[in-house]
Amino acid sequence: MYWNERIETMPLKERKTLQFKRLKATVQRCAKIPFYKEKFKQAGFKPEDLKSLNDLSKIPFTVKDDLRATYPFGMFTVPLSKIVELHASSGTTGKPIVVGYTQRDIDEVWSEVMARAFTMAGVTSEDVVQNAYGYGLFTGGLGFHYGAQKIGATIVPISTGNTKRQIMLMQDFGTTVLCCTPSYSLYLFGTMEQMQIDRKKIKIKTGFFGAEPWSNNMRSEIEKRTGIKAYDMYGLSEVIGPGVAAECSEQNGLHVFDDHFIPEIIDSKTGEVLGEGEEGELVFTTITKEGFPVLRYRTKDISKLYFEKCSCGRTHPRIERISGRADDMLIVRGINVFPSQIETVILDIPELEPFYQIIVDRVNNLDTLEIQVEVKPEAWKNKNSLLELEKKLDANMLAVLQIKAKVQLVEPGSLPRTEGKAKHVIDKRKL
Ligand code: DLL
Repeated sequence: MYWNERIETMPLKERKTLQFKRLKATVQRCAKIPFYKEKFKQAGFKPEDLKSLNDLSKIPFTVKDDLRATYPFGMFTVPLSKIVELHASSGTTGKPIVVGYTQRDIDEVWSEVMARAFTMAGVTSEDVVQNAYGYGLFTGGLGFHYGAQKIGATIVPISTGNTKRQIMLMQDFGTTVLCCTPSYSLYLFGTMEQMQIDRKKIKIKTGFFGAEPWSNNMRSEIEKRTGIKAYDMYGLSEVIGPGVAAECSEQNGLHVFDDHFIPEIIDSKTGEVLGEGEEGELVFTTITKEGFPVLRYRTKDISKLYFEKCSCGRTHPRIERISGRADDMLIVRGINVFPSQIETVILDIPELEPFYQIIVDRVNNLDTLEIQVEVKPEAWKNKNSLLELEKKLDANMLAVLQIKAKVQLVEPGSLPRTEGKAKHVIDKRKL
């Protein structure tokens, strides 16, 4: 089943022509804003240098730090009056990464690719889609929402959490499709088992899981324990949100909607473009977005790229399931967390030492985040003020990370010291 058969099955050559036309237009638009003007100048690149699609590699990369430096709207290529929606995700320091959409970006790009992704997995207007991704500044909730509405499915915008309520509505509304993080799906079904809910009362047959790394083993586990077919969905706020790439029923890689986003795989160290099937960092160039186009955006996500036509009939290239990150970003309950953010919060409080440990674990299929920090000896002596100090750290962490961490103040000198690089993160999750 196709949503947009002409585009999804377009011969590669024809698609390349389309991509080049769109790329040129995007680059010309970007060249008008100060950020890209400066970037192009530094790299000695001119829009006229783009003579064919092969010249894509002449365009300089864009990185997360660029988004931070231009916070909040410095990378938008339209006036704010044309932007109808903003989203934000964690940056490496206190300030978030902000992205903006025009109405056309939402209608013709985001909703379109999400509609294709749903249709690819057999979802239709007959389905009831329970969307347990977070609504708000996080891109997951609204991204799935727009796609489900576009195909005419019945959307249940329940957002995250409230597990018992999720289970109640699932039964009462006859939910057939579930959208949430892979770890939450296991938690949800685990809770259902504990509540001794008869599986026959739950009609869910399809799940769209993403926003955090998961493995093929985890997929088998989910499918075995829940009896639903689990599809991988990939995306990132900077490119569009969910819907950059998604699995078809073959479940042999994720199709990249490359009439909107051109994928490349590069060597993370040298920046060199790698060939088909080679492992490296994913890079995307958006070629249809109006509000916030990105040129050669380095995702830090590790994958491989394949151009061979899929047995489903689609000619969209495929990326392999994301196997890791080229930086230290952690994803905890679907939220991006950088150890550097945690460090900044700690160092902002004068009573604390720069000795800390971040412990991530998965208990009952839910991620936990614990932060242990040493207190300065003078402050440690004043036991009465420790509770206040812990409360302050807790509140500051929540404000920056947007998720609750368990913070614990510990005695000076009690955390392990290393001679070489400090090992701040202990990730006990086995993905
Ligand atoms: O998490 C977009 C999304 C929402 C995708 C819902 C799928 C479902 P960000 O918050 O900007 O956007 O985080 C993007 O999450 O660079 C990856 O490291 C990671 N990620 C997203 N999907 C997957 C996936 C959303 N399927 C970052 N597998 C990305 C592995 C994923 N990692």
